[in-house]
Amino acid sequence: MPGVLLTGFEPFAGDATNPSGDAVRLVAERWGEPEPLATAVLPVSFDTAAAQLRQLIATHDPDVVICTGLAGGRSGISVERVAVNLIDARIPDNAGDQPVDTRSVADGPAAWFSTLPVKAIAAAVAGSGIPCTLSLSAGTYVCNHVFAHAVDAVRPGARARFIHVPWAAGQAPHGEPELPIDDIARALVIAVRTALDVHQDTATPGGTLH
Ligand code: PCA
Repeated sequence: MPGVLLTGFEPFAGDATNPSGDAVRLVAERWGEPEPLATAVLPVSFDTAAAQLRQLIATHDPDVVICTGLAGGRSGISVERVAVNLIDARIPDNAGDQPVDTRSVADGPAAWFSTLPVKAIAAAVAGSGIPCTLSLSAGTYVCNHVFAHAVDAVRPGARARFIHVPWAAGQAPHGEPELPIDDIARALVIAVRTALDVHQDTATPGGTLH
């Protein structure tokens, strides 16, 4: 039976909450699928988040790893296609570190593609009525860093990817787009189910012109 590791993040940048961590806690409470699910809420710290994620992967040896984080200002769920091997922190992390122009994985390649079926996942989430698109940049902050470590750390044959979520309803700064936290949690369950069930991504066009 394939196992799943699903992570979110603690609040950062002075926010009171982080919908990614809240949604992951909801998924853990409601999980009814047969596959074993391990969950964690990671600190927003370059060093600690990557170390904890690598420890979780070593402990649970998951077949599917899905890490999630907040992308405030985006209007829907975004399935990240690429992790770049670049840290350029615009703000300090929760430990006060602000590394600039360094690599996430010292001896790693310039970038990694998600190893999960991103188009099938985006289509399944959008098909359930929750706005969801593909994204070509997970940024250069802690989320992208954790994505890079996830793809680098899983054993051969295991698959990893990153999903950014928008603000949860009632928590968004004035005028920012938001989704109900239940929809965010539901989207993560659909993403996990699709990742487990689909091994060959759909070949439909999904790129951007610019
Ligand atoms: N979002 C930040 C870090 C933690 C989070 O939830 C990011 O996108 O890098």
